[in-house]
Amino acid sequence: MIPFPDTDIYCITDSRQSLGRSNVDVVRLMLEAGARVIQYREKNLKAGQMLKECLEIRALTMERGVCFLVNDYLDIALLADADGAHIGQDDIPLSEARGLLGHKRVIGVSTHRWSEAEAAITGGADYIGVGPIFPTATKTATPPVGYAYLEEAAAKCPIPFVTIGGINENTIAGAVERGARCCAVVSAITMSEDIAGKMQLLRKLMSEARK
Ligand code: 3NM
Repeated sequence: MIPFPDTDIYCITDSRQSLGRSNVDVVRLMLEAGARVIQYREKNLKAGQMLKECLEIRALTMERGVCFLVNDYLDIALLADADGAHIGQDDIPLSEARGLLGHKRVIGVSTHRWSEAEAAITGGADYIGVGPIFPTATKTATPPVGYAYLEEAAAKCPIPFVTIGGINENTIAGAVERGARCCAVVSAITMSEDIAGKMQLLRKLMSEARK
């Protein structure tokens, strides 16, 4: 299994926001741009199609030693031999997910407040998502939590955390200045005509904001 990497950008798919490109094509571009972790997140396709895409993405990520995680679908994560899964607050609980995936695979948990982070950390999550920091068109169910939770996570979180929600070229520096070390990005990357250029820009803005 490829472990969760220490990296700056955490790339997430979304076929509804990919300019008509398939998730596999988008992932290929993310990998060419140097992505070290890919999360397959899909809300539109049927399970059979998702598994097909995940098998292809597994082969592509394996070639490059890139960590591959599947959002929500633990069965697909296992069938595609992904490195792990990402679960939300309303998905299969962490303890059950761990039982299915075992200890060699990575499990990440979305959190929207510190009490959820504490539960995920105590429950043995490998990393947590912290967000949504800014308003996002990708996931509107949870209102933005703003900088307060990011700053709290940056100060207290003993495991890796990824900052998520509305991260783009206008917001990324502010997030980094408030403690974001790894930023999870959907639409700013998947909706870009030039995925490599966009990732390069986001990385540059992150490294400038760290100085
Ligand atoms: N999870 P974008 S926010 C998938 O807060 C997701 O847990 C969130 O999409 C959370 O980069 C979010 O397009 C959407 O704003 C992120």
